Amino acid sequence: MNRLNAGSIPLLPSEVRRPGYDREMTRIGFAHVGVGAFHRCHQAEYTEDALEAGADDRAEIGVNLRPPSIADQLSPQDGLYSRLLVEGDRAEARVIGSIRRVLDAEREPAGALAALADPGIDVVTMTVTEKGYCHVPASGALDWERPEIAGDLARSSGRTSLPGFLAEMLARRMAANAPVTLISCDNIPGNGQILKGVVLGFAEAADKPLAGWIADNVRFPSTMVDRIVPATRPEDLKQVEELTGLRDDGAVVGEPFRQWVIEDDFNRPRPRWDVAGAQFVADVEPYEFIKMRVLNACQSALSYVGALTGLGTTCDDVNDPELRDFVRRMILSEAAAVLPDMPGMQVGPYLDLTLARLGNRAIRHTNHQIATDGSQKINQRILQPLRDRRALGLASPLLETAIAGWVAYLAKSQPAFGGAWHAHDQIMPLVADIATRSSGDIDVFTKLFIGNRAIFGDSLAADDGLADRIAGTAKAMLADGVRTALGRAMAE
Ligand code: CS2
Repeated sequence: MNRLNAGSIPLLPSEVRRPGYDREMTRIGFAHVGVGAFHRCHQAEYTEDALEAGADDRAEIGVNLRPPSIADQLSPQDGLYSRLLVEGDRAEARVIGSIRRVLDAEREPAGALAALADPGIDVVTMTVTEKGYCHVPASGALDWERPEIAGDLARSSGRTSLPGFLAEMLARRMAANAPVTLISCDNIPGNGQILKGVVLGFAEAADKPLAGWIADNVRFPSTMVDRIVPATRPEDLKQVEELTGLRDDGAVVGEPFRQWVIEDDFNRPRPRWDVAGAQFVADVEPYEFIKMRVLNACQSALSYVGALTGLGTTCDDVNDPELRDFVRRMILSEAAAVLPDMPGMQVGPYLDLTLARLGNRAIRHTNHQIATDGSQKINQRILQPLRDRRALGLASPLLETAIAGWVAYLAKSQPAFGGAWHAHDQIMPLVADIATRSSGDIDVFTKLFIGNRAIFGDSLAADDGLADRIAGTAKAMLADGVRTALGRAMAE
Protein backbone atom coordinates (compact mmCIF):
# COMPACT_ATOMS: atom_id res chain seq x y z
CA MET A 1 0.00 0.00 0.00
CA ASN A 2 1.23 3.52 -0.83
CA ARG A 3 2.15 5.75 2.06
CA LEU A 4 0.58 9.18 2.48
CA ASN A 5 2.90 11.96 1.24
CA ALA A 6 2.85 14.91 -1.14
CA GLY A 7 3.13 12.57 -4.13
CA SER A 8 0.26 10.27 -3.16
CA ILE A 9 -2.31 12.97 -2.37
CA PRO A 10 -3.93 12.61 -5.83
CA LEU A 11 -4.66 8.97 -4.96
CA LEU A 12 -6.99 9.96 -2.13
CA PRO A 13 -10.67 9.21 -2.68
CA SER A 14 -12.49 12.39 -3.68
CA GLU A 15 -14.49 12.59 -0.44
CA VAL A 16 -11.34 12.87 1.67
CA ARG A 17 -10.55 16.53 2.27
CA ARG A 18 -6.93 17.52 1.63
CA PRO A 19 -5.08 20.86 1.62
CA GLY A 20 -6.79 23.11 -0.90
CA TYR A 21 -4.07 25.75 -0.66
CA ASP A 22 -0.55 25.61 -2.06
CA ARG A 23 1.67 24.30 0.73
CA GLU A 24 4.76 25.60 -1.04
CA MET A 25 3.41 29.14 -0.74
CA THR A 26 3.12 28.98 3.04
CA ARG A 27 5.93 30.16 5.28
CA ILE A 28 6.96 28.69 8.60
CA GLY A 29 5.74 31.29 11.08
CA PHE A 30 4.70 28.98 13.91
CA ALA A 31 6.49 26.26 15.82
CA HIS A 32 5.04 23.60 18.08
CA VAL A 33 6.79 21.59 20.78
CA GLY A 34 5.28 18.16 21.50
CA VAL A 35 3.62 17.00 18.28
CA GLY A 36 1.47 14.31 19.90
CA ALA A 37 -2.01 13.18 18.94
CA PHE A 38 -3.69 16.10 20.70
CA HIS A 39 -1.75 18.78 18.84
CA ARG A 40 -2.34 17.12 15.49
CA CYS A 41 -6.06 16.97 16.14
CA HIS A 42 -6.37 20.44 17.66
CA GLN A 43 -4.05 23.43 17.11
CA ALA A 44 -2.68 22.07 13.82
CA GLU A 45 -6.20 21.84 12.43
CA TYR A 46 -7.00 25.42 13.46
CA THR A 47 -3.86 26.46 11.58
CA GLU A 48 -4.98 24.33 8.64
CA ASP A 49 -8.35 26.10 8.63
CA ALA A 50 -6.68 29.53 8.68
CA LEU A 51 -4.47 28.52 5.74
CA GLU A 52 -7.43 27.03 3.92
CA ALA A 53 -9.43 30.24 4.40
CA GLY A 54 -6.51 32.27 3.03
CA ALA A 55 -6.58 34.27 6.27
CA ASP A 56 -2.99 33.43 7.26
CA ASP A 57 0.05 32.23 5.35
CA ARG A 58 1.87 30.75 8.33
CA ALA A 59 2.42 27.00 8.58
CA GLU A 60 4.44 25.33 11.32
CA ILE A 61 7.52 23.37 12.20
CA GLY A 62 7.03 20.68 14.85
CA VAL A 63 9.62 19.58 17.38
CA ASN A 64 9.50 16.68 19.83
CA LEU A 65 11.76 16.94 22.86
CA ARG A 66 11.45 13.24 23.64
CA PRO A 67 10.18 9.98 22.11
CA PRO A 68 8.17 8.89 20.28
CA SER A 69 10.01 10.17 17.24
CA ILE A 70 7.99 12.61 15.22
CA ALA A 71 10.44 12.50 12.33
CA ASP A 72 9.91 8.75 11.84
CA GLN A 73 6.16 9.28 11.64
CA LEU A 74 5.86 12.45 9.65
CA SER A 75 9.07 13.13 7.69
CA PRO A 76 8.46 10.31 5.17
CA GLN A 77 4.96 11.78 4.79
CA ASP A 78 6.15 15.36 4.09
CA GLY A 79 4.49 16.36 7.37
CA LEU A 80 1.08 15.21 6.12
CA TYR A 81 -1.24 13.09 8.25
CA SER A 82 -4.92 12.29 8.49
CA ARG A 83 -7.14 13.24 11.33
CA LEU A 84 -10.25 11.16 11.71
CA LEU A 85 -13.28 12.60 13.50
CA VAL A 86 -15.55 9.89 14.84
CA GLU A 87 -18.97 9.85 16.45
CA GLY A 88 -21.26 6.84 16.75
CA ASP A 89 -20.77 5.05 13.44
CA ARG A 90 -19.74 8.16 11.49
CA ALA A 91 -16.10 8.78 10.57
CA GLU A 92 -14.69 11.66 8.55
CA ALA A 93 -11.08 11.69 7.38
CA ARG A 94 -9.17 14.86 6.49
CA VAL A 95 -5.54 15.20 5.47
CA ILE A 96 -3.86 18.10 7.27
CA GLY A 97 -0.96 19.98 5.69
CA SER A 98 -0.17 22.71 8.20
CA ILE A 99 2.92 20.94 9.61
CA ARG A 100 5.62 21.56 7.01
CA ARG A 101 8.64 20.10 8.82
CA VAL A 102 9.36 18.05 11.92
CA LEU A 103 12.46 17.44 14.01
CA ASP A 104 13.38 15.34 17.03
CA ALA A 105 15.43 17.43 19.45
CA GLU A 106 17.08 14.29 20.85
CA ARG A 107 18.47 13.42 17.43
CA GLU A 108 19.07 16.92 16.12
CA PRO A 109 19.46 19.21 19.13
CA ALA A 110 21.20 22.02 17.24
CA GLY A 111 18.68 21.91 14.38
CA ALA A 112 15.72 21.98 16.76
CA LEU A 113 17.08 24.97 18.67
CA ALA A 114 17.93 26.87 15.53
CA ALA A 115 14.48 26.18 14.07
CA LEU A 116 12.66 27.54 17.11
CA ALA A 117 14.99 30.51 17.49
CA ASP A 118 14.41 31.56 13.87
CA PRO A 119 13.20 35.20 13.96
CA GLY A 120 10.63 34.29 11.29
CA ILE A 121 8.71 32.31 13.92
CA ASP A 122 6.12 34.49 15.61
CA VAL A 123 4.47 32.02 17.93
CA VAL A 124 5.62 28.81 19.61
CA THR A 125 2.79 26.65 20.94
CA MET A 126 3.36 23.55 23.04
CA THR A 127 1.67 20.43 24.37
CA VAL A 128 4.08 18.58 26.62
CA THR A 129 1.57 17.20 29.19
CA GLU A 130 1.25 18.51 32.72
CA LYS A 131 4.52 17.03 33.92
CA GLY A 132 6.53 18.60 31.08
CA TYR A 133 6.52 21.98 32.81
CA CYS A 134 8.54 20.58 35.74
CA HIS A 135 6.46 22.59 38.21
CA VAL A 136 5.09 21.67 41.61
CA PRO A 137 1.35 21.26 40.94
CA ALA A 138 0.28 22.47 44.38
CA SER A 139 2.28 25.74 44.14
CA GLY A 140 3.04 26.27 40.44
CA ALA A 141 6.73 26.96 41.13
CA LEU A 142 9.59 25.35 39.21
CA ASP A 143 10.46 22.04 40.87
CA TRP A 144 14.18 22.31 41.55
CA GLU A 145 14.21 18.71 42.71
CA ARG A 146 13.42 17.36 39.26
CA PRO A 147 16.64 15.71 38.04
CA GLU A 148 16.24 17.12 34.53
CA ILE A 149 16.16 20.68 35.92
CA ALA A 150 19.29 20.17 38.02
CA GLY A 151 20.95 18.52 35.00
CA ASP A 152 20.00 21.38 32.66
CA LEU A 153 21.23 24.03 35.09
CA ALA A 154 24.61 22.37 35.16
CA ARG A 155 25.05 22.67 31.37
CA SER A 156 24.83 25.64 29.05
CA SER A 157 23.76 23.75 25.93
CA GLY A 158 21.99 20.53 24.98
CA ARG A 159 19.29 21.11 27.58
CA THR A 160 16.41 18.66 27.50
CA SER A 161 13.75 19.87 29.95
CA LEU A 162 11.11 22.23 28.56
CA PRO A 163 12.18 25.20 30.76
CA GLY A 164 15.87 24.58 29.96
CA PHE A 165 15.29 24.10 26.24
CA LEU A 166 13.12 27.21 25.94
CA ALA A 167 15.60 29.30 27.94
CA GLU A 168 18.37 28.23 25.58
CA MET A 169 16.19 29.04 22.57
CA LEU A 170 15.29 32.44 24.06
CA ALA A 171 18.95 33.26 24.67
CA ARG A 172 19.43 32.99 20.90
CA ARG A 173 16.42 35.17 20.33
CA MET A 174 17.82 37.73 22.73
CA ALA A 175 21.03 37.80 20.66
CA ALA A 176 18.96 38.26 17.49
CA ASN A 177 16.53 40.70 19.15
CA ALA A 178 13.59 38.51 18.12
CA PRO A 179 10.63 38.72 20.51
CA VAL A 180 8.16 35.84 20.48
CA THR A 181 4.88 34.63 21.95
CA LEU A 182 4.92 31.27 23.76
CA ILE A 183 1.61 29.48 24.25
CA SER A 184 1.11 26.53 26.56
CA CYS A 185 -1.77 24.36 25.34
CA ASP A 186 -1.77 21.93 28.25
CA ASN A 187 -4.51 21.37 30.79
CA ILE A 188 -3.08 23.36 33.65
CA PRO A 189 -4.91 26.29 35.21
CA GLY A 190 -3.18 29.57 34.35
CA ASN A 191 -0.97 27.65 31.92
CA GLY A 192 0.52 30.91 30.57
CA GLN A 193 1.55 31.99 34.06
CA ILE A 194 2.93 28.54 34.85
CA LEU A 195 4.96 28.53 31.65
CA LYS A 196 6.22 32.05 32.32
CA GLY A 197 7.10 31.07 35.89
CA VAL A 198 9.15 28.01 34.96
CA VAL A 199 10.95 29.68 32.05
CA LEU A 200 11.74 32.84 34.04
CA GLY A 201 12.64 30.79 37.13
CA PHE A 202 15.09 28.74 35.12
CA ALA A 203 16.54 31.79 33.33
CA GLU A 204 17.02 33.67 36.60
CA ALA A 205 19.12 30.83 37.95
CA ALA A 206 21.03 30.25 34.71
CA ASP A 207 21.43 33.69 33.15
CA LYS A 208 20.07 36.84 34.85
CA PRO A 209 20.22 39.23 31.85
CA LEU A 210 18.25 36.67 29.85
CA ALA A 211 15.53 36.68 32.51
CA GLY A 212 15.26 40.47 32.14
CA TRP A 213 15.01 40.20 28.35
CA ILE A 214 12.33 37.50 28.59
CA ALA A 215 10.25 39.62 30.96
CA ASP A 216 10.25 42.45 28.40
CA ASN A 217 10.11 40.54 25.11
CA VAL A 218 8.18 37.32 25.51
CA ARG A 219 4.42 36.97 25.97
CA PHE A 220 2.78 33.98 27.59
CA PRO A 221 -0.97 34.02 26.89
CA SER A 222 -3.02 31.44 28.76
CA THR A 223 -5.32 29.11 26.84
CA MET A 224 -8.13 26.65 27.32
CA VAL A 225 -7.92 23.81 24.82
CA ASP A 226 -10.52 21.12 24.35
CA ARG A 227 -11.02 18.08 22.12
CA ILE A 228 -11.00 14.45 23.22
CA VAL A 229 -8.18 12.69 21.38
CA PRO A 230 -7.19 9.29 22.80
CA ALA A 231 -3.90 7.63 21.94
CA THR A 232 -4.08 6.22 18.40
CA ARG A 233 -4.58 2.42 18.32
CA PRO A 234 -3.52 -0.02 15.58
CA GLU A 235 -7.19 -0.47 14.65
CA ASP A 236 -7.48 3.31 14.14
CA LEU A 237 -4.58 3.22 11.66
CA LYS A 238 -6.39 0.40 9.85
CA GLN A 239 -9.60 2.42 9.67
CA VAL A 240 -7.67 5.38 8.24
CA GLU A 241 -6.12 3.08 5.66
CA GLU A 242 -9.56 1.84 4.66
CA LEU A 243 -10.94 5.36 4.33
CA THR A 244 -7.99 6.96 2.57
CA GLY A 245 -6.47 4.02 0.72
CA LEU A 246 -3.03 5.08 2.03
CA ARG A 247 -0.80 3.96 4.86
CA ASP A 248 -0.47 6.74 7.42
CA ASP A 249 1.78 6.28 10.48
CA GLY A 250 0.88 9.71 11.84
CA ALA A 251 -2.92 9.46 11.83
CA VAL A 252 -4.95 10.61 14.84
CA VAL A 253 -8.56 10.12 15.92
CA GLY A 254 -10.72 12.60 17.80
CA GLU A 255 -14.25 13.69 18.53
CA PRO A 256 -15.99 16.34 16.35
CA PHE A 257 -16.26 18.86 19.23
CA ARG A 258 -13.41 21.32 19.66
CA GLN A 259 -12.86 24.56 21.53
CA TRP A 260 -9.93 26.92 21.92
CA VAL A 261 -9.98 30.06 24.05
CA ILE A 262 -6.82 32.16 24.03
CA GLU A 263 -5.83 35.14 26.12
CA ASP A 264 -5.43 38.07 23.76
CA ASP A 265 -1.81 38.91 24.57
CA PHE A 266 0.46 38.78 21.51
CA ASN A 267 3.58 40.74 20.57
CA ARG A 268 3.71 39.41 17.01
CA PRO A 269 0.93 39.33 14.40
CA ARG A 270 -1.89 37.34 15.95
CA PRO A 271 -2.58 33.98 14.28
CA ARG A 272 -5.91 33.84 12.47
CA TRP A 273 -7.20 30.82 14.38
CA ASP A 274 -10.36 32.86 14.94
CA VAL A 275 -11.49 32.01 11.40
CA ALA A 276 -11.85 28.44 12.67
CA GLY A 277 -13.77 29.47 15.78
CA ALA A 278 -10.97 30.07 18.29
CA GLN A 279 -11.84 32.88 20.69
CA PHE A 280 -9.38 35.59 21.74
CA VAL A 281 -10.52 36.90 25.12
CA ALA A 282 -9.23 39.17 27.89
CA ASP A 283 -9.54 36.53 30.61
CA VAL A 284 -9.33 32.78 30.02
CA GLU A 285 -9.73 31.73 33.64
CA PRO A 286 -13.49 31.13 33.75
CA TYR A 287 -13.24 28.93 30.62
CA GLU A 288 -10.37 26.95 32.12
CA PHE A 289 -12.26 26.48 35.35
CA ILE A 290 -15.40 25.10 33.77
CA LYS A 291 -13.45 22.81 31.46
CA MET A 292 -11.12 21.37 34.09
CA ARG A 293 -13.64 21.18 36.89
CA VAL A 294 -16.46 19.71 34.79
CA LEU A 295 -15.14 17.80 31.74
CA ASN A 296 -11.70 16.83 33.06
CA ALA A 297 -13.02 16.21 36.58
CA CYS A 298 -15.64 13.80 35.20
CA GLN A 299 -12.99 12.06 33.08
CA SER A 300 -10.60 11.57 36.01
CA ALA A 301 -13.28 10.50 38.49
CA LEU A 302 -14.71 8.04 35.95
CA SER A 303 -11.29 6.68 35.08
CA TYR A 304 -10.64 5.56 38.66
CA VAL A 305 -14.06 4.23 39.55
CA GLY A 306 -14.41 2.78 36.05
CA ALA A 307 -11.12 0.89 36.22
CA LEU A 308 -12.01 -0.38 39.71
CA THR A 309 -15.38 -1.58 38.37
CA GLY A 310 -13.65 -3.47 35.56
CA LEU A 311 -14.74 -1.13 32.76
CA GLY A 312 -12.33 -0.22 29.98
CA THR A 313 -13.08 3.24 28.59
CA THR A 314 -14.76 6.53 29.48
CA CYS A 315 -17.68 5.76 27.20
CA ASP A 316 -18.22 2.41 28.97
CA ASP A 317 -18.18 4.29 32.29
CA VAL A 318 -20.53 7.08 31.32
CA ASN A 319 -22.99 4.68 29.70
CA ASP A 320 -23.19 2.87 33.05
CA PRO A 321 -26.16 4.50 34.88
CA GLU A 322 -24.59 4.34 38.36
CA LEU A 323 -21.26 5.80 37.34
CA ARG A 324 -22.93 8.46 35.25
CA ASP A 325 -25.22 9.44 38.11
CA PHE A 326 -22.20 9.68 40.40
CA VAL A 327 -20.27 12.17 38.23
CA ARG A 328 -23.41 14.16 37.37
CA ARG A 329 -24.14 14.66 41.02
CA MET A 330 -20.50 15.32 41.86
CA ILE A 331 -20.61 18.27 39.46
CA LEU A 332 -24.14 19.56 40.02
CA SER A 333 -24.29 19.29 43.79
CA GLU A 334 -20.64 20.02 44.59
CA ALA A 335 -18.28 21.39 41.92
CA ALA A 336 -20.86 23.78 40.41
CA ALA A 337 -21.21 25.83 43.59
CA VAL A 338 -17.60 27.01 43.38
CA LEU A 339 -17.36 27.79 39.67
CA PRO A 340 -16.93 31.43 38.65
CA ASP A 341 -19.77 33.11 36.77
CA MET A 342 -19.43 32.78 33.04
CA PRO A 343 -21.53 35.03 30.89
CA GLY A 344 -23.25 32.86 28.30
CA MET A 345 -22.13 29.55 29.76
CA GLN A 346 -24.10 27.61 32.34
CA VAL A 347 -23.02 24.53 34.22
CA GLY A 348 -26.16 22.46 33.54
CA PRO A 349 -26.04 22.65 29.72
CA TYR A 350 -22.21 22.38 29.76
CA LEU A 351 -22.45 19.21 31.84
CA ASP A 352 -25.10 17.74 29.53
CA LEU A 353 -22.86 18.42 26.54
CA THR A 354 -19.90 16.95 28.43
CA LEU A 355 -21.72 13.72 29.27
CA ALA A 356 -22.91 13.40 25.68
CA ARG A 357 -19.31 13.83 24.45
CA LEU A 358 -17.98 11.32 26.98
CA GLY A 359 -20.66 8.85 25.90
CA ASN A 360 -19.45 8.88 22.26
CA ARG A 361 -19.00 5.16 21.67
CA ALA A 362 -16.59 5.66 18.79
CA ILE A 363 -14.01 7.28 21.11
CA ARG A 364 -12.11 4.56 22.97
CA HIS A 365 -10.35 6.61 25.64
CA THR A 366 -9.09 4.09 28.14
CA ASN A 367 -9.49 4.52 31.87
CA HIS A 368 -5.84 3.69 32.37
CA GLN A 369 -4.75 6.41 29.92
CA ILE A 370 -6.74 9.08 31.75
CA ALA A 371 -5.68 7.71 35.15
CA THR A 372 -2.04 8.21 34.14
CA ASP A 373 -0.21 11.05 35.93
CA GLY A 374 -3.05 11.58 38.41
CA SER A 375 -0.68 13.51 40.67
CA GLN A 376 -0.40 16.16 37.94
CA LYS A 377 -4.14 16.30 37.24
CA ILE A 378 -6.00 15.84 40.52
CA ASN A 379 -5.22 19.29 41.92
CA GLN A 380 -7.00 21.37 39.29
CA ARG A 381 -9.75 18.83 38.65
CA ILE A 382 -10.80 17.67 42.13
CA LEU A 383 -8.71 19.07 45.00
CA GLN A 384 -9.14 22.75 44.20
CA PRO A 385 -12.97 22.59 44.07
CA LEU A 386 -12.82 20.62 47.34
CA ARG A 387 -10.66 23.33 48.95
CA ASP A 388 -12.99 26.06 47.68
CA ARG A 389 -15.97 24.28 49.21
CA ARG A 390 -14.20 23.76 52.52
CA ALA A 391 -13.45 27.49 52.64
CA LEU A 392 -17.21 28.04 52.52
CA GLY A 393 -17.83 25.37 55.18
CA LEU A 394 -19.48 22.99 52.67
CA ALA A 395 -19.20 19.17 52.83
CA SER A 396 -18.12 17.36 49.64
CA PRO A 397 -18.79 13.62 49.93
CA LEU A 398 -18.69 13.02 46.18
CA LEU A 399 -15.45 14.89 45.46
CA GLU A 400 -13.98 12.96 48.38
CA THR A 401 -15.28 9.75 46.79
CA ALA A 402 -13.42 10.62 43.59
CA ILE A 403 -10.23 11.02 45.64
CA ALA A 404 -10.92 7.67 47.30
CA GLY A 405 -11.19 6.21 43.79
CA TRP A 406 -7.73 7.58 42.96
CA VAL A 407 -6.27 6.19 46.20
CA ALA A 408 -7.84 2.75 45.66
CA TYR A 409 -6.67 2.77 42.02
CA LEU A 410 -3.07 3.45 43.07
CA ALA A 411 -3.25 0.91 45.89
CA LYS A 412 -4.55 -1.83 43.59
CA SER A 413 -1.55 -1.36 41.31
CA GLN A 414 0.70 -2.53 44.15
CA PRO A 415 1.53 -6.18 44.91
CA ALA A 416 0.42 -5.69 48.54
CA PHE A 417 -3.09 -4.94 47.21
CA GLY A 418 -3.21 -7.46 44.39
CA GLY A 419 -1.11 -5.75 41.69
CA ALA A 420 -4.09 -5.57 39.33
CA TRP A 421 -2.46 -3.18 36.81
CA HIS A 422 0.47 -0.86 36.20
CA ALA A 423 -0.18 2.72 37.25
CA HIS A 424 2.00 5.37 35.58
CA ASP A 425 2.90 8.42 37.58
CA GLN A 426 6.09 10.04 38.83
CA ILE A 427 4.88 9.43 42.39
CA MET A 428 4.95 5.62 41.98
CA PRO A 429 8.11 5.18 44.09
CA LEU A 430 6.29 6.94 46.93
CA VAL A 431 3.17 4.82 46.35
CA ALA A 432 5.28 1.64 46.41
CA ASP A 433 6.94 2.70 49.64
CA ILE A 434 3.62 3.48 51.33
CA ALA A 435 2.13 0.20 50.10
CA THR A 436 5.00 -1.75 51.64
CA ARG A 437 4.76 0.15 54.89
CA SER A 438 1.03 -0.44 55.14
CA SER A 439 1.32 -4.17 54.36
CA GLY A 440 -1.95 -4.43 52.52
CA ASP A 441 -4.02 -2.35 54.97
CA ILE A 442 -5.92 0.21 52.87
CA ASP A 443 -6.74 2.29 55.92
CA VAL A 444 -3.05 2.78 56.74
CA PHE A 445 -2.17 3.25 53.06
CA THR A 446 -4.78 5.99 52.58
CA LYS A 447 -3.79 7.91 55.69
CA LEU A 448 -0.10 7.85 54.81
CA PHE A 449 -0.90 8.93 51.26
CA ILE A 450 -3.32 11.75 52.10
CA GLY A 451 -0.79 13.04 54.64
CA ASN A 452 1.64 13.85 51.82
CA ARG A 453 1.81 17.66 51.69
CA ALA A 454 3.52 17.85 48.31
CA ILE A 455 0.50 16.16 46.72
CA PHE A 456 -2.40 17.36 48.84
CA GLY A 457 -1.13 20.73 50.09
CA ASP A 458 -0.97 21.71 53.75
CA SER A 459 -4.62 22.09 54.73
CA LEU A 460 -5.92 18.83 53.22
CA ALA A 461 -2.87 16.82 54.30
CA ALA A 462 -3.29 17.95 57.91
CA ASP A 463 -7.01 17.10 58.13
CA ASP A 464 -7.40 13.77 59.95
CA GLY A 465 -11.17 13.76 59.50
CA LEU A 466 -10.79 13.99 55.73
CA ALA A 467 -8.23 11.17 55.69
CA ASP A 468 -10.59 9.03 57.81
CA ARG A 469 -13.52 9.56 55.46
CA ILE A 470 -11.48 8.91 52.32
CA ALA A 471 -9.94 5.81 53.91
CA GLY A 472 -13.44 4.52 54.75
CA THR A 473 -14.58 4.95 51.15
CA ALA A 474 -11.40 3.49 49.63
CA LYS A 475 -11.79 0.48 51.93
CA ALA A 476 -15.41 0.04 50.91
CA MET A 477 -14.40 0.24 47.24
CA LEU A 478 -11.87 -2.55 47.64
CA ALA A 479 -13.88 -4.71 50.05
CA ASP A 480 -17.51 -4.23 48.98
CA GLY A 481 -17.08 -2.97 45.42
CA VAL A 482 -17.32 0.46 43.82
CA ARG A 483 -21.08 0.38 43.31
CA THR A 484 -21.74 -0.14 47.01
CA ALA A 485 -19.30 2.63 47.92
CA LEU A 486 -20.85 5.04 45.41
CA GLY A 487 -24.35 4.20 46.66
CA ARG A 488 -23.32 5.03 50.22
CA ALA A 489 -21.66 8.32 49.23
CA MET A 490 -24.68 9.40 47.23
CA ALA A 491 -27.01 8.62 50.12
CA GLU A 492 -25.13 11.09 52.37
C1 CS2 B 1 -7.80 13.74 29.56
C2 CS2 B 1 -7.59 14.91 28.63
O1 CS2 B 1 -5.95 12.29 29.50
C3 CS2 B 1 -6.51 13.20 30.13
O2 CS2 B 1 -6.08 13.68 31.15
O3 CS2 B 1 -8.60 14.11 30.63
O4 CS2 B 1 -6.60 14.64 27.70
C4 CS2 B 1 -8.88 15.34 27.91
O5 CS2 B 1 -9.33 14.33 27.05
C5 CS2 B 1 -8.73 16.65 27.18
O6 CS2 B 1 -8.39 17.64 28.11
C6 CS2 B 1 -10.01 17.03 26.46
O7 CS2 B 1 -9.89 18.31 25.94
